[in-house]
Amino acid sequence: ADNSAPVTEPRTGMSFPSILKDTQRLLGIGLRKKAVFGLKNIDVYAYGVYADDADVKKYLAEKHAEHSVSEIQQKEELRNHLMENDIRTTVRLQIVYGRLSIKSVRSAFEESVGSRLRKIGGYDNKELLQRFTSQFKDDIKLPRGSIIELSRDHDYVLHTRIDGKEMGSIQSKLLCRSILDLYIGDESFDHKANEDVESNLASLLHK
Ligand code: DAO
Ligand code: DAO
Ligand code: DAO
Repeated sequence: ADNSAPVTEPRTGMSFPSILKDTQRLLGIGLRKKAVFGLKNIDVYAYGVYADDADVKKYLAEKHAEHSVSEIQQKEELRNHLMENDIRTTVRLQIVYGRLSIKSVRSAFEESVGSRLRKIGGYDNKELLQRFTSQFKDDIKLPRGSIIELSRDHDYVLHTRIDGKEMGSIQSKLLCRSILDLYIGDESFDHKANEDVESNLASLLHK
């Protein structure tokens, strides 16, 4: 197969470039759903997880050298290792549900990111989160097809871009780790993304 061709998320038809920022390779694709009023699930956005090729090889090569663990354990460890280390990583969200209000983005954000900050950081960041989400101005529009990129750069700086426009950046290892946990952690939005990332990391290392 042509590994530079875009990849389509089959449930939504959203198409993801296979390479981002010249050096980041697509490792997995998932779908973020949300139950509304407990009645039905809406597809909110599709997401692609990318990581820098050279960083992956540098940080994960030592893992590959360990032959003591089973292949399955090794795959899970690779995913955790990607989350924990200073590897340039991007999660690209492509909006499917065209009627998102900023109010619902704020509250979903406080709920999902907040639960990870508590789980990983061990303390309640409610005030900090609210201070952050209050900056999501009511006039931001996220129609179907909008693209949000959450990029972890070196030294754990998280950059947020909407349709290519930089919204801001914040340096926090905990925040970066929490964001990645939503997408490729053990309780991520879509386990298919976890599996994709595990097998793509494994095959990158075995090349
Ligand atoms: O607006 O009535 C509604 C329900 C939509 C809820 C969707 C919330 C999920 C938001 C997360 C989006 C982050 C870009
Ligand atoms: O799906 O619950 C979730 C997590 C969403 C994280 C998305 C971050 C979006 C930040 C920019 C929003 C600007 C209105
Ligand atoms: O590092 O001590 C810490 C906690 C930082 C939490 C910051 C929360 C702000 C959320 C920013 C989201 C950007 C997508």
